[in-house]
Amino acid sequence: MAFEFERLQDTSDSKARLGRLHTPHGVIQTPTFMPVGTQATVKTLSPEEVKAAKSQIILANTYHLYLRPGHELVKKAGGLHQFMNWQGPILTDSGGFQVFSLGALRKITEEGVLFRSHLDGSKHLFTPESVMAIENALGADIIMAFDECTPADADEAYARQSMERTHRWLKRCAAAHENEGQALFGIVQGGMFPDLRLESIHRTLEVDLPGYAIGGLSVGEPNEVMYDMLDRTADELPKDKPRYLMGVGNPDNLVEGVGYGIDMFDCVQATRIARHGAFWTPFGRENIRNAKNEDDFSPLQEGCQCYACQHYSRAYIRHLVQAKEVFGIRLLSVHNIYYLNQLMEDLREALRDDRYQAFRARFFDQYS
Ligand code: PRF
Ligand code: ZN
Repeated sequence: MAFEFERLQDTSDSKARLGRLHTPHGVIQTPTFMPVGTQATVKTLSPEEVKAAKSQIILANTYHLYLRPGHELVKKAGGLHQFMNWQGPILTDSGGFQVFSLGALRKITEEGVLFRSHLDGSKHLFTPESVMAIENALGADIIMAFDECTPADADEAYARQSMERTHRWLKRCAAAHENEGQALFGIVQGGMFPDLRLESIHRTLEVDLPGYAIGGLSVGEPNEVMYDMLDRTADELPKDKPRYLMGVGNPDNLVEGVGYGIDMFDCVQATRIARHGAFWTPFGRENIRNAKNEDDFSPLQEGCQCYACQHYSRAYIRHLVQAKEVFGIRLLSVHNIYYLNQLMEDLREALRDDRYQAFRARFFDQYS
């Protein structure tokens, strides 16, 4: 079977699990982090660089690729893997987040979402059926169901209505999904209401799928609220299926999320903060523009094995960023992606030795 999740090991001191996800384009060690390549490119990096930064799988966006260059063109190119020359696993998000971020530009009905393109204002309709057709054409290994990402400030009545619609849409997605080679994941919603989230999980599980995701978190609520939701609900998802926490997160969110039993994460932060001159180390987030880096000839992170840290100093990267040279952003992106992938590798190592809590304590001791 092309797609399979192997749960290798549980932990005695947390809900964390170690696993292996088999896809048509290779095996992924879990827990894992997925860099985001919204427009079929992880911003500023070549696939070789993304892979060298220890990435196992990347994410791309249905919404963006549908609008430009169009899923038919990607299909004509031989699919996303061929089009962008990334031979590893790919996951496509459904647009259930992007379309809802458009605010005034969209209208939700039972049929789907009518929206205006952020590019040229043209009108489009996404339905569960049309999104499945687009994701089938793009050809990713894992495709996400079309959902509504409930806003963090939704009241209970709206969160329920939106959650129930997401389930009706999931059934339509499952019925419309035509490519057996692609694994369809369902998405749990329910706003910031634990009972709704539990109900959402049970309804989502009515559709038997190879994996399940938690959506609608990290949408502006405090970290503590997100952790509370995860603590109360994540472990209700099937133990023998991968669990994906969508759009999360920062290094601290990854360490905590793994403890609640999450296997997959994605976030744009690694490349986004790089464009602002920022990077992570075990001590937290820093900015290369800081004057203290002006004549600092040490690497971004002592001991880091990434391409940027192996060859370049803080002083040089600071110079590039100050001079607005793209290479500076590229080096920070390489480091940030490597940092998150290495963090996940270190976490997996800790899970193997059944010392999650010790790892977590040490991480937060240093990280601020
Ligand atoms: N749904 C989808 N994609 C998403 C989210 C969601 O709720 C989130 C929320 N953090 C990020 N990406 N389809
Ligand atoms: Zn580095």
